[in-house]
Amino acid sequence: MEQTLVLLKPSCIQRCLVGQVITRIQQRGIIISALKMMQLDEKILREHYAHLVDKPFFPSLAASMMASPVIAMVLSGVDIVEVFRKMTGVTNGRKAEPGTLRGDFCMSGQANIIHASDSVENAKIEIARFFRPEEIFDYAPATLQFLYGDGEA
Ligand code: FUP
Repeated sequence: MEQTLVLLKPSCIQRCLVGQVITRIQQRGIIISALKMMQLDEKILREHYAHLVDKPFFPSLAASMMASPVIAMVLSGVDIVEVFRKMTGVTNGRKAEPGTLRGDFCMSGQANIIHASDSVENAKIEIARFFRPEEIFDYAPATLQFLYGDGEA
């Protein structure tokens, strides 16, 4: 099954939205394969946001990501990268569609509560950046036969 890397940002943790976001993930039938709290540092953020390091807002972005621990997760599902990007909504919470996590829970382009990998290729790189292989669990949820139709998963 495909996997994606998700970070619940300090804006999610500090605003006590962790439970609501994880509830939405589980309600959708998405499998949580790994989950841990971690404090990010400048080194990992320069890698993770390599495409933004030269932007003027990078220092404030990095500070916002180090303001408290984050919760990192590996989520599994069929087409999960695309499914979860749609659930996340566009970068700026003010422009994100209602019904998306950003569109329902934030008003900011930076304090936008969540990160989700944007391609299958990047998901693999990001999962390896945040998790050791033994931290990722390959288990079948008891509900699996009701999450997908025959031959779908
Ligand atoms: P996304 O994939 O939606 O998280 O968006 P990007 O990779 O383009 O941006 C990563 C993070 O940079 C955003 F989540 C928030 C931050 N950012 C800013 O702080 N200001 C900007 O103008 C654009 C992005």
